[in-house]
Amino acid sequence: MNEDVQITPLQSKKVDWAALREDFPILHQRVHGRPLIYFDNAATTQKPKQVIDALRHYYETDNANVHRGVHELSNRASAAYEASRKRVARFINAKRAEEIVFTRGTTEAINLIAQAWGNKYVKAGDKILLTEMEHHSNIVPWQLLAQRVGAELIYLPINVENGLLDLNHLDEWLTTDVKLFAMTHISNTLGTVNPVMELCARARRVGALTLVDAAQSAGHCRIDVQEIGCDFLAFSGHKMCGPTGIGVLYGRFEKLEATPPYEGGGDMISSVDFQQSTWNKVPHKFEAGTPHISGVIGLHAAMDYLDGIGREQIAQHDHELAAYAYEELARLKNVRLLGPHIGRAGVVSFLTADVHAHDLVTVADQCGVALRGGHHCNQPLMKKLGVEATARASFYLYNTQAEVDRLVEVLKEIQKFFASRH
Ligand code: C6P
Repeated sequence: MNEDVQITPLQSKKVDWAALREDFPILHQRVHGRPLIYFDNAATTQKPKQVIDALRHYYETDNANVHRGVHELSNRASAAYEASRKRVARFINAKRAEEIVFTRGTTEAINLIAQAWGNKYVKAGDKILLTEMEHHSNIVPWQLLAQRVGAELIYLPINVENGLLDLNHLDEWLTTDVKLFAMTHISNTLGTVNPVMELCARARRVGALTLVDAAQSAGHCRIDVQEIGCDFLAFSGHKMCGPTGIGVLYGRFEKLEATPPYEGGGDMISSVDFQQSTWNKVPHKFEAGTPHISGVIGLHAAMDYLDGIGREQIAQHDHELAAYAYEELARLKNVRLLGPHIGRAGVVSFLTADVHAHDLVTVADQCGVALRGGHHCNQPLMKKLGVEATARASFYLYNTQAEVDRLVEVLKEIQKFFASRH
């Protein structure tokens, strides 16, 4: 390749981050009398006007059920629904649109595989490999499967000091009796970015399938399922500027073809008789009943919005804010920061010795700062870290360095307030 013509998008494109805030009407309000600072983006992100307008347009002009009617509105709704599927395929570089299944979110996508694929292919004595930093959504479905079929769950350890997976010992865990390795791409508590491409390649060598939980990454960085080399990948629309109740399961076409249906109902069948039925083609086989049509259309608008900015730019913005927050918080007394020191995604979890995470988050809310406190659906990880709860600030494209400064100021005030009561 000619080095002279290698211009990365980051160099070629400047984003006006402040102007983007104007796309998010919800940000322009006061909470408890203070300007809202929304740092709970790992839980759900805010929605730009472009997504809200797409939902309004759909309900005002095209609303009808999909794949059923022969009337104009149904044809329009069906075309928009299938156009979004193609858009998702492009968004994650899937080989074909049929590899995209719409689900309610990451949780349902993982449950679909754990039930439909797992029931058929995982047998007593087989192992499912997870990591110690998984969200409950990527633990409990596998526990249910393991209980059903008599399989065993094993966990790749993390290094408590830096929040990274212990890859030196991966071969000890990734043995030939592992049927599937399910891993998070970005940890919602630690901000760790896992090397999913390497993990999938290593799993392939022992014949294990792979599932990537991209709940925290799909809207925050470039995702290329062919490059990652995973068999399945799951994400949620609401964590990437899209509506709630819509998500995506990506599956390699041949793996989806070989997986039995998940739920029965309308649209997932080819024919139904009194005693038995035959199934529709992939991906419709996995989409029983009337789907979340408006959600799918809103997701399309969200993907267009994010790619209009550039996901590499968003990733860099997240990383810069998180690195700045980490540095500033580390200067405070009695603050313990969790997770990697460098290279973290836009998530910073911390604890203060003098104030419980729940109290801290409650008082921060009174100052207009929305954080999350608790175990973040990561109870096994909390156990490993030896903590009950953390406070968490998670960032997105509309957050600013000035907001991080305000967070630090608020934390100092909170610490002073609690110290004065002792
Ligand atoms: N984490 C958080 O505040 P759903 O609920 O299906 O959209 O996403 C579940 C999920 C799966 N994996 C990861 C890594 C996640 O972070 C989440 C959701 C939220 O951290 C709610 S607990």
